Amino acid sequence: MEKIRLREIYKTALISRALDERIWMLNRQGRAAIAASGQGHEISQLGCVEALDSSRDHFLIYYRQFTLMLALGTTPEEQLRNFLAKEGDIMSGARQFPLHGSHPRVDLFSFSNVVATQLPQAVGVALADKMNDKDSVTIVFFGDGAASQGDCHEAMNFASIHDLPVIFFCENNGYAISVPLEKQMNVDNISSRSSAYNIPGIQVDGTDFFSIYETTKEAVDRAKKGLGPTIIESKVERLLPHTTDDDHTKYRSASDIEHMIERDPIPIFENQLIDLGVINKKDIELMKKEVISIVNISTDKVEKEAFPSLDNMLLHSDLN
Ligand SMILES: Cc1ncc(C[n+]2csc(CCOP(=O)(O)OP(=O)(O)O)c2C)c(N)n1
Ligand SMILES: [Mg+2]
Repeated sequence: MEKIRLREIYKTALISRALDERIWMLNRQGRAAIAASGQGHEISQLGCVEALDSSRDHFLIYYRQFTLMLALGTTPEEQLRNFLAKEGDIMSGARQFPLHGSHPRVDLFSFSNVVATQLPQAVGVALADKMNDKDSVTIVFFGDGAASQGDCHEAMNFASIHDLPVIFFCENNGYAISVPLEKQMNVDNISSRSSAYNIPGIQVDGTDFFSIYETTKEAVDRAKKGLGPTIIESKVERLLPHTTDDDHTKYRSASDIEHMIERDPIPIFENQLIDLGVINKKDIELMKKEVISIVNISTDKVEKEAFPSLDNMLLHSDLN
């Protein structure tokens, strides 16, 4: 991969982290109602999206995919407008929870926190493409908790039977809110479920950009050759509580919380890029400054914007 491209990807990771931290802070100041942080999932999402073609492929996402949304072309301003429920929010017109709605410009299907619903929907999209002889691949993202829902089994089973061009990408952070993996399932990993569907299931370290990229690329090639679906399980760390309404110190041990920082994927990626001669300490310092300025300017702009008018409350509603 070209050095210039790797620098762009690193910058997206930095923007995502700085914006995510800012939104968490805005919540603590009473200015953003609720937030689900993507901290810890950034590099997994960036490695994966790099192996796809956003002008050709379809993305069915869930609420913890802040970085992926930025990588696909949503802007920091759009993200802030969504979290602060300001007039002109492109995702739901400021009518829904943050990280809900759809994004017409970057062609994101309607996403929500209704766990696992996106899985059968993605299979339907892939089936439509296959029936229409389209060359697209559909990728659907979900958490470990979603893997325990019936929708997940139905989607994987159907996709396998019909050799559909779909990738099931699980971001396994080991928790469904407060419920640890061992209380969600009696197997050690989600990828091993692939044997029940007779499809490949691959586990990958979600902090290693290059492994995620290669693994996703292989799954894309398989789908494009008509060989059917793949399950990818990316092991990541959820660095913050489930949402701003949660307190993970109530259910994670102090040593678990202390050690998870070692799996923060951004410093890991940073060190890989230094070793490859893509960036140096000076570049990192300058890029971090630039990113903070982008986040500050976007926050100031969006904070000054108006909330939707009460007169429009029932716009697009059946009650209107
Ligand atoms: C159908 C449904 N059941 C339960 C919930 C409540 N809920 C919201 S997020 C969540 C945990 C999902 O965990 P996981 O799939 O591992 O994703 P993560 O948040 O860890 O990224 C639950 C149970 C919901 N929103 N929808
Ligand atoms: Mg989880």
